[in-house]
Amino acid sequence: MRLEEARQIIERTLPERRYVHTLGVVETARHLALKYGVDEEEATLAAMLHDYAKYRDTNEMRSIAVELNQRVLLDYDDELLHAPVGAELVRRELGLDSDVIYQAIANHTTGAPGMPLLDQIIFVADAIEPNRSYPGVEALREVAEQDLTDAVIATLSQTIHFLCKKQAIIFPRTIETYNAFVAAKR
Ligand code: DGI
Ligand code: FE
Ligand code: FE
Ligand code: FE
Repeated sequence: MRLEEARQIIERTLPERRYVHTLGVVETARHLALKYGVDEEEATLAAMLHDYAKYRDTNEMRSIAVELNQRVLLDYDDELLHAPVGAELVRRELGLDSDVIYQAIANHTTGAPGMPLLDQIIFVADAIEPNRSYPGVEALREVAEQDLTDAVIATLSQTIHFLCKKQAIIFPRTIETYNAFVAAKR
């Protein structure tokens, strides 16, 4: 699948605001891919498709999570579902046959310990794309220009802070990813 074909699908599938966010993730992912030596075509395609399942029916997503042997997700926030389920639906419905893009979409919300550079780029681009505005996003954008590992850690740190402040339950993999990336720096 080419980027333009994916763009048309996403423009039809997502509401305007989420489509605009997605285009921001694509441009940021392109920039980071060139900067950190990741395949530009994979990065832009993964970015274009990363929120494909964002507005799917929650019960449909729950049942697909069970099919994927990720029943554990049912005990956590429904927001987590669209990443792994989106990866699966991109394969089933769009016929995209790429394990690396599948993984990058599946990992884009929580990250994963040891995730490859492509996944790191999508994870960070999602958080810092130009339409995002939250306290600290400017600092995150600067870190992303300096060091990708630091940007992954800083993005997780901001997410964990944000979740703690509203007393949300944190998915263990979010913490595991944070620990793994901090440990890898030592
Ligand atoms: O889909 P986006 O809004 O572009 O961004 P996303 O997929 O990175 O995150 C979606 C939501 O998931 C966001 O509101 C934060 C939330 N989230 C991320 N990690 C965790 C989490 N929510 C909980 N409860 N636990 C987590 O570990
Ligand atoms: Fe998302
Ligand atoms: Fe994210
Ligand atoms: Fe997103």
